[in-house]
Amino acid sequence: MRIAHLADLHLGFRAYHRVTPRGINVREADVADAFRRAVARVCDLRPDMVLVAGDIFHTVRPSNTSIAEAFRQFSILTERLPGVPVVMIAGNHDSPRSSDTGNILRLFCEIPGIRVVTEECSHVRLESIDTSVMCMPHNALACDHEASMDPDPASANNILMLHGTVSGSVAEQKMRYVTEYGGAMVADTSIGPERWSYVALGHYHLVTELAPNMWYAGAMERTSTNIWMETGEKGFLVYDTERRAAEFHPVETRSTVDLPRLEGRGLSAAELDERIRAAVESVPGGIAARIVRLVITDVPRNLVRELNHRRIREWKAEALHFHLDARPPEVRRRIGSGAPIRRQTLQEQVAAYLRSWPQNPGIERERLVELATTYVDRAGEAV
Ligand SMILES: [Mn+2]
Repeated sequence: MRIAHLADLHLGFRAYHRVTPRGINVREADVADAFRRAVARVCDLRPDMVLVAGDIFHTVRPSNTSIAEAFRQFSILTERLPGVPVVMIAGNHDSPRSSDTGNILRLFCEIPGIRVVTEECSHVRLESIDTSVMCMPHNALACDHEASMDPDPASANNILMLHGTVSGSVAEQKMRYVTEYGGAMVADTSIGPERWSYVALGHYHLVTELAPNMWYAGAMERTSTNIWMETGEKGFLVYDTERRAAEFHPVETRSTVDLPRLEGRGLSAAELDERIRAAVESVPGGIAARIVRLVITDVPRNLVRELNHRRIREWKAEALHFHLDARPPEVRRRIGSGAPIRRQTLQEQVAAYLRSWPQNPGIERERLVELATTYVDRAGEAV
C-alpha cells in the first residue's frame, strides 16, 4: 500500500503586505500554488490513500479565497483519485480555542471520500483497503488526559496520524529547534512505531524521519515563525508499506535567498555599503521577486543609520521581501554546547514568541515585535 502523506499546508498564511494583480496577498497565493502543485503530483502518483496531518489552514478563520481554493483542490483530489480515501486531522493552527467557533475543516466532510477528525482521537476505519487510521488531532493531544493510541486488531493495516511535537531522545536529536510554537507534546514511548504500519506526523515544518516508518512530512511552503530555519526543499511524502520506505516529493516554492553573513565590526559606512552591494549583486539571476535576507552582525546602530538607504529601498522594491537584518554587537557570550547548529539570538526568540501569540485585534503584531526587539537591544546595550 502506498500512502501520500501531506502536512502543514497553512493555507491562508499571509506575509509582507504585497498583493498579486488579483489583489491576493502574494504569500497567500504562493502557499495556494504550492498546494495546487502538490495535489496535481499526488494525483499523478496514484497512492492508495492520502493523509493530511493537520494545519490545513493557517488560522481558524481563513479568508474566503483560501477556503474556496482548498475546497476546490480537495474536490479535484477526490475526483481524480476515485475510491482513494483522504483522511485529515486538525492541527494547532486550525483548532479554535472555543468550541462555539466551530471548525472550518468540517466543510470538507461534504466531499465524498474525505474523512475529517477535529476534536477527539478516533479510529477511522477504511473498509475498502482494510485499514484503520488512528487520528489524533491537536485538541485530543492538548487535553490533559492521557490519550490512548492503540492499533485496531481487526484491520490489516494500522496507521497513526497525529499533530504535535514528539519528545524523546531520537526526536530531540533530529528536531533541533522550534519551527512552530503551540503544539501538543507526545512522548515517543507512547507511540511505539513498531506497532503501526506507518506513523504520519504533522506540526514540525521540516521533513524529518523519526523512524523508518515514522515521519514528519514538513510544511508545503515556508510558513513558520522563522522561515530562515526552513532551508531545504518543501513537499510531501509517499510511504510504501511493503517496501517500508518513504520517498520525498519536492514541490516548487517561492525562491528564498539567505545571503552569507557580513561582519560589520571595524567597517566604515561606505565600506559596509560596498559589501552589501557585492552580496546582493552576487545572487545568480538577481533578487527580483525573491525573499532575501542579509544578516550583518556586530554593527552599531549609528553605522546602520549612515548606510545608503536609498539603494536599500530599491532592493526592497525589487525583491518580494528584502530583510537587511543588522544586529548590534553582542554583549553577552552565549554558552555553546559544541553543537554546530546556530542558536536563535534572544531577539529572534522574543520575536518568534510574540508572533506565535493568538491574534488580538487591539494589537498590531509587527509593531509589538519591533518594540520588544528594540527594548531587548537597549537592555543589551545597557549592560
Ligand atoms: Mn504547522
